Amino acid sequence: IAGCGSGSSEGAANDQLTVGFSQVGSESGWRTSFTQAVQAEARDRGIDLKFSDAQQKQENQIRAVRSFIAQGVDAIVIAPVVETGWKPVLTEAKRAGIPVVIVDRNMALKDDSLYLTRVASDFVEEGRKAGRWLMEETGGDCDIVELQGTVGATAAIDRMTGFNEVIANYPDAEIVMTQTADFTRARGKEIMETFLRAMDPADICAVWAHNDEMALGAVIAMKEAGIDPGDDILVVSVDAVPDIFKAMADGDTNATVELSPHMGGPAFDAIEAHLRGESVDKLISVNGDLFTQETAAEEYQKRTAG
Ligand code: GZL
Repeated sequence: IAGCGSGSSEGAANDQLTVGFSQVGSESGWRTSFTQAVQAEARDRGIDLKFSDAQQKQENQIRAVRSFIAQGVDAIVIAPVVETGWKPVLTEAKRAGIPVVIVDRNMALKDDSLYLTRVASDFVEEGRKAGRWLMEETGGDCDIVELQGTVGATAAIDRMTGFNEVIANYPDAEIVMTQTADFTRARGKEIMETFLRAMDPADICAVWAHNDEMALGAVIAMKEAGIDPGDDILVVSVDAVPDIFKAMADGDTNATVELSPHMGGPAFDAIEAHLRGESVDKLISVNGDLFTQETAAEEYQKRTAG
């Protein structure tokens, strides 16, 4: 029953929770895994989840949040496509007494009363992990081309920050070309093709891609150019989607940093605690490890077994 946020524990426990989930889109394998994990978690908990896919457009997310408010949902979960432009609609949710949980990317908000909590990975640390692996692998002597994620997205901003922080300690490591490929495989291929036309491929030591999709696109471009990806040019990325484990097992990429898709559980826990009148931390962190070719085949089996 919508609007059952009466704050009393038996109220929250007995009535079904209705939660609106505004998702960025389905631009990557990781994003669809994330959506499926949240939907499965809601099903397991008997939560009525209203789902909206914004096709990576902020105006669609804002429209979805307004619709959830009009429906009188008990809580809203939002994975913001970019960091800015959220204050008005979050203010409307606050006035309606509907708690908002931010998941994954962040919002640039001065007033943290506009959201209940954020559940997310530490993207800066993800960038550091990728940078550290590449510096160890190359002894710190590496000219790198970078495929950036969506401009203005926390994942892109922070992964870049973490990676650059690490390579700054290595005078012979440098990002020689960088451009956004919007977290998609198709754009990753296109931008890598421009990199390969702009400079001698023999001068490129590694591709650093802010997500696996763009890395997999770059692999296609390298193969079409007669380059052996993972050998002639190293490839490191983030997300740890099943396809990247297949690519590593085939020797086409070298390392990925896992981004957990399991953020629905912590988000729903925070909502239920809040509706019981309990206080909730402003940040709930989920983090992942770096995986390499050594364990890729078994990880691929584990992640694709039925
Ligand atoms: C990061 C997330 C990114 C993924 C990409 O948490 O926002 O968005 O790394 C996805 O695959 O497009």
